[in-house]
Amino acid sequence: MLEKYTPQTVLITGATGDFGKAFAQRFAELGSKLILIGRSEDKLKALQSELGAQTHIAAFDMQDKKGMEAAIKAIPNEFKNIDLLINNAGLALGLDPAQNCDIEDWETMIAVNNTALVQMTRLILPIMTGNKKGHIINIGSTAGSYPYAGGNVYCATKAFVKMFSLNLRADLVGTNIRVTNIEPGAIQTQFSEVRFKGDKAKADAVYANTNNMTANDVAEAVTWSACLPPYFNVNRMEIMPTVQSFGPLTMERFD
Ligand code: 8X3
Repeated sequence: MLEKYTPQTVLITGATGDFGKAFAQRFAELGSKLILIGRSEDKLKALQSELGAQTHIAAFDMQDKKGMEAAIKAIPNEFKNIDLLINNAGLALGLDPAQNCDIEDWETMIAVNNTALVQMTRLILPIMTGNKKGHIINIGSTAGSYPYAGGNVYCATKAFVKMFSLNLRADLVGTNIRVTNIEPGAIQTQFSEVRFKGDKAKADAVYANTNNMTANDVAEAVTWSACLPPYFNVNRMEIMPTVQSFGPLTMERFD
């Protein structure tokens, strides 16, 4: 039997989203201390009281670099020794062809999915190198490996997350810090409602009449990776519902 590891202090970005909540619940059950980051203080407080774990909350927008720096600086001493960072905050906006997309949607996806993720990682790395232990789990996506029509910048941001994760591994060899990119496919969450900007009917159609995976399933992959003994690193884990698969390459035909 493997000797399991229990992360002592887990920082979760996007903590009030479906994935974030599921991760927080799992690590609370394991007895980890939690730092929960999200935009809404009210939602963070509600989650905090639901969890019954030792939690520290920090409300700021991931696009606010100064807010992020201040919040990390202000983490109380008893939460400072973060040994698991889950870079979970991220979003897709729109599913239009590139030539019709809103440039601000593209900028927001790059800002949250990539810029904020590298900023947070850079802020937390010195804690982990100082302690000579730690684990960074990035929430990537199958979208980072397989293109699909309308995925344009969302897919590209997740390809960035995959490559950044692998490159962190390259740099962190010898530091005892693990890096994992968890790459879920379609999961039934608020993801599509955000992508379709509140159009619930369109979002519901994505998950209709099929057998979906949920945030709890992704939490299973995250906790399994995190609780492996520290010598055991999962580089990438790609997961998708059995009902999801690959489409053919397309070919333009002329009349
Ligand atoms: C979400 C997966 O397939 O909707 O990251 O792009 S998919």
